[in-house]
Amino acid sequence: MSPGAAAVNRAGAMSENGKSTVDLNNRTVPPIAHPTPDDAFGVAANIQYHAQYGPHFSPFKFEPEQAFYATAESVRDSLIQRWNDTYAHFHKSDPKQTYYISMEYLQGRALTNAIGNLNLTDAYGSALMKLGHDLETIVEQERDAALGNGGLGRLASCFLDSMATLSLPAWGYGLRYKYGLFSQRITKNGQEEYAEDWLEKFSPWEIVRHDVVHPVRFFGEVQPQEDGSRRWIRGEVVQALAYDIPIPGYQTKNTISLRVWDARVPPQEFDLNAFNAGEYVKAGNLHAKASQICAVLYPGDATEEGKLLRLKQQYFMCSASLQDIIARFKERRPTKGPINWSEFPSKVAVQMNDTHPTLAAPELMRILMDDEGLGWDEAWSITNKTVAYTNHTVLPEALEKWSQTVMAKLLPRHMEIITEIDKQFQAFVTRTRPDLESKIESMRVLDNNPQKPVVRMAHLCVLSSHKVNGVAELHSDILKKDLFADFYSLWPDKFQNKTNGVTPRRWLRFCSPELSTIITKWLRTDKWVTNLDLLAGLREFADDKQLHKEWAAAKLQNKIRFAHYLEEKTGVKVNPSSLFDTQIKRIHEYKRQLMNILGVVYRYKKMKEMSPEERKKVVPRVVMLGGKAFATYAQAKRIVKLVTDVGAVVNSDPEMGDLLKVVFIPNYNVTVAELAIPASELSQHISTAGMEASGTSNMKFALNGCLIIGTLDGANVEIREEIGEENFFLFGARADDVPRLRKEREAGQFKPDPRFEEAKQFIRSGAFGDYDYEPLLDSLEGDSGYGRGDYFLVGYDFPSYIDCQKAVDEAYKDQDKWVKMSILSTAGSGKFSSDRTIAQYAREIWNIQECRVP
Ligand code: NBG
Repeated sequence: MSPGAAAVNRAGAMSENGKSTVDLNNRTVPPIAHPTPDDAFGVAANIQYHAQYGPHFSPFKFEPEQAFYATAESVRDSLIQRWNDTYAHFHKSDPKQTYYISMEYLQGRALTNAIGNLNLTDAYGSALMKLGHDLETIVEQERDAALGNGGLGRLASCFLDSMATLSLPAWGYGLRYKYGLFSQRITKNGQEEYAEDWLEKFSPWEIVRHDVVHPVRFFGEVQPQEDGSRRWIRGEVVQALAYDIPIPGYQTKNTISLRVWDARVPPQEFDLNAFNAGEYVKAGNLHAKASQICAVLYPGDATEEGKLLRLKQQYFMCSASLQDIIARFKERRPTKGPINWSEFPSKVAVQMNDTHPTLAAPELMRILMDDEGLGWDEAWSITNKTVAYTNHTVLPEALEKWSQTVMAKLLPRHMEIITEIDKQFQAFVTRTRPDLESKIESMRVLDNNPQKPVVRMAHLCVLSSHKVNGVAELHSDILKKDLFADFYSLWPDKFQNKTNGVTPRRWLRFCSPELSTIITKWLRTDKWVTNLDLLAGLREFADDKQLHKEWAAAKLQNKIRFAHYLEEKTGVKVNPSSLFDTQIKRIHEYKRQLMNILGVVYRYKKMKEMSPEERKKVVPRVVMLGGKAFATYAQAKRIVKLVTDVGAVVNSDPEMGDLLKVVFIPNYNVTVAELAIPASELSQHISTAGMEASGTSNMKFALNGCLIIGTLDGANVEIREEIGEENFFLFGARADDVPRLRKEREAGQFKPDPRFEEAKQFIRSGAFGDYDYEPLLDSLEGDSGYGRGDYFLVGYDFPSYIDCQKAVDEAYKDQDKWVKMSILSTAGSGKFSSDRTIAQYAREIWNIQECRVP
C-alpha cells in the first residue's frame, strides 16, 4: 500500500484526525451509476457511486476495506451487464448446454481475475489512484471464497474459467456454504480449525435471485397412485434459493454463472404460536435445520447425524439443480401440448463431478416419471444420455457408500428407484453376459451385506452415465484395468480419459505478471494466454543468456515477494537466494508429506555432522510445506505437528543459518498458492504411485518454471513426457510394482535402508521435542496390521528419494543449467491448460459448441 493512502480522502485531502473521510462536496470525481465504464475517470466515478450509495457502509469512510467493496461492486456492474447479454444470447440461440454439478468450488479471490479478464486492470489501477488508493492493497482486502477443499474444487473453478473463455454454453452448480472449509491456525499444538467466515460481511460477487426458488423434500413417504405411478409426499420441505456468481471469460463478452444454492424456509413455517408460548427452539425448528444444510463443507460424518446431513447436502444440491435445469428446458418449449422429452439430451448435458452429485441421476428419473409422467424405459434412456461422471480418486475410503437405511429414510422414493436400477442391472448382466454372473454381486449398486447394507454411489454413477472419465492417463487406465474393470468389459466405449488442466489466466498471466511479460516479449505475442501450446516457442531460446537473465530476475522478484509474506505470517526470515522447495496440498498419508519431512530430518542430521568447510558446499534450502489436515484425521495432524516441530528446531539452530529453513505455511488456500507457486523453484509431488489421480498443482508449478521432484503418478507421468525426462527429478516405485511390493512387505521381505532408520531414530531421540510421535512413526513399522506396515511405501521409496534430492542439489549448483530446465518446464506445459481439457469434454462428452455473444 502506498504510504498514508488510507489517511487521504478521495479529494486527496487529509482529514483532521488523520482518518480518511469523504468530502461530500468533492466534485472532482462525481458519483455515476453507469455500469460499463471503461476509462479511468468513468471507473473512478462508478466506484465513487458505490461508496456513496451502496447499502453496506457509512459513506464517510473510504479505507481500503470500503474501497475494495465499492471497487468490486463497480466491477460487478460490468459483469452483470455481460451476464445478462450472455443469458439472453443463450436463450435466443437455444444451444445444448452443460451443467457442471460439484460439491466444491475453490474460487479464491475474484477481483484481479475479473478486471484482468475484462481488460480493465489499468483503468481500475488509475481510478483507484485518483481515489487515493493503490490496486494491490485493495486486491488484498478480498477474502478467498472457500467453497472447496482441494484439487477437485480448484479444478471445478478452473473449468468454469475455461468454459467462459471458450464461450461455451455452460453453468456451474454448487452450494453456498456459509463457513465453507475451515480456516487453519498453527499453534504449539499443531493445527487448529476455525470457522472460515468468508460471508462475514457479504460477498460483493453474488447476486441473489429471489425469483429462483425450488422446493426440496426430505423424509416423508411414497404413495402409490391409482394409475400405478408413485408420489413422494409429506416429510420436510425446504426451499433452495439461487445465488449467482458471475464468471467472466477472457477476451470474450461471455460471462457465465456459478449458481450456488442456499437453504431457506418460508416465514409461514415459523411457528408463531409456539414462539409466543415461550417455546423458542420449537418455533424455529425447521429454520434451524435448513441453516445446517449450507453451514459447512464436509461436516464430520463419524455420527449418524453427520452422515444424514452430508446426504441431505448432496440431495439438496442435486434436486435444486435438476429442477432448475428442467425449468430452463421447459421455458423454451411450447406451453401448449405435450413436451417432447426425447429432445432433452440434445439440450442438456449434466456432468457429475465425482460421486457427490450421484443423486442427480435418480432425481432426474423421479422428476421424469413422477412429475412428468414418463415410463421407466423412456426416463432411463433420457437420464443415461444426459448424465456423465468424472471419477477423481481410487482411494477406497473416498468412494462413497451410503447406508441403505439412511437413504431409505431420507429419500424413500430415490431408494425405490435405486433398487429398481440395481434389479435391472442384474437382469441385464444375466441376459447379455452370463460370463460375468459370478461378478454380479461385486458390481451391483446395492451391497446387501447384512452387517452393513450400503448403496455404492460410484457404481450408480457408472450405470447411470453415458460416459465415465478419469483425470489423467494413468488414472484412467487404472479405472479400466482395476477399479471398474468389469464395467469396462461390459461397456468399453463408456470409458474415457480427460487429463486435467489449469487456467493459464489465474495461474500464470495474473499470478506472475513478471514472468508473463517476459514470455510475451520473447514469443512476440500474448496469444499464449488462450493458446497455451504457443509456450513451446520458448524452447528456441532455452540457451539464450539474455532470456536466462530476465527469467532469473523475474523468479527472484517472486521469491522476494513470497519471503515477505512468509515472514509476516510465520516470523521466519528466509534468504531469497536459497533454493525454494515447496509441497503444498491437502495433508494426506498417500501424498507423503511424511517422506518429505523425514528427508529434511535426515538432511539436518547430516549437516549437523559436517565440518564448517563441508557445510560451505551445501546448497541453501528453504523447505516449505502447507496444507490443511481434515479435522478428524489424526495421523495427518501429527504430520503437521512434526513439520512445525522440526522447523522450530532447525530455524533456531545457529549452525544452520540460511543453509536450511523449514517453514509450515499456515492456512493454505488459493491466494497463498498464487504467491507460493511463482516463487518456487522445486516442488514435491511424491505420492505413492497409483494413488494420486492427477494432481493439478504439479501443472501450475511446471507452468511457472518450477522443477518437479516426483513419482510416476497421476499427471506427473504426462508432465514428464511433455517437458522432457531430463527436466524432471524422478524417483520411486512404479504403480505396477506397488501391489507386489505390498505383498513382499507382508511376507516380511522388506529390508529398510539405514538412512531411513537413522531419520526415524533421530525423531525418536527427542531431537524435535517430546511430543508423542510414536503413533505416526509406528505406521512405518511392522509388516502388517491395521495402520501399520507402511502401506504408503515411505520406507521403500526413501533411499531413492534421498538420492534424487542429492541430484537436485547438484543441478542447482549449475544455475545456467537450472534456468534452462526451468524455461523448458514452462515451454512444455502447453498441454496442461484447462482450455484444452474443457474443449475435449465439450467435444467428446457433452457435444456442445461455442455460443459466443456477438
Ligand atoms: C482429487 C485427486 C487429485 C486430482 C483432483 C482433481 C478428490 C476426490 N480427488 O489427484 O486426489 O487432481 O481430484 O481431479 O478430491
